[in-house]
Amino acid sequence: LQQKGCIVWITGLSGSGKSTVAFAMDRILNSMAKVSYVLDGDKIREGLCKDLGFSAEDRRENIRRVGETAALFADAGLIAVVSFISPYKRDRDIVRELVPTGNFIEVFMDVPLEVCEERDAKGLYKLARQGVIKAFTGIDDPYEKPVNPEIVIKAVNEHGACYSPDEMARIIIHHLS
Ligand code: GGZ
Repeated sequence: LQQKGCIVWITGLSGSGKSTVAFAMDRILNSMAKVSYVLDGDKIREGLCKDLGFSAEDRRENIRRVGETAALFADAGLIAVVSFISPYKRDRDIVRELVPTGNFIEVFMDVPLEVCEERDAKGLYKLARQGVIKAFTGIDDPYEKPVNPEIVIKAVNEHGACYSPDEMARIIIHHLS
């Protein structure tokens, strides 16, 4: 009963749906008797990375710690599902090198800033526009899109309809099998 460990690395702007897809994947994978674990920005920043802020250096250290942790999980045979903005290409590429070729699956949540800002589920974009939150990704801090991601998830399908979380999760899971 072998399961190949890997890292599914979900990158994208705040509000692009990273966490939603990650937890949908986790649920579906578990129903398929696959062992997965979600490493999500919110939880990790409350614990493992609670000493870190949002400067480029802190984001790099955040991604380094999470990447090393995910690589350990993958080595143990788990599917590590990671959802962080991870705005810098270089930081993501460093994590890619931590696991054997093919075991790092980069998923780009290709949702335009306008759509994320329109959603503004937590009101953070508004605060960023008001200057209350500084260095907010997409507003006054960079996001470097993946150049060659394994998977690109668009906000809408070819008919202009929104994907459901489960649909997005299944697109990614399909790639794993
Ligand atoms: C970006 C910020 C910021 C700034 C707080 N920039 O939508 P959220 O709230 O739940 O997700 C965002 C989360 C980003 O943390 P990550 O660890 O994923 O970022 S990184 O990969 O860049 O290290 C957002 C909230 O934290 N947040 N301030 N300035 N997002």
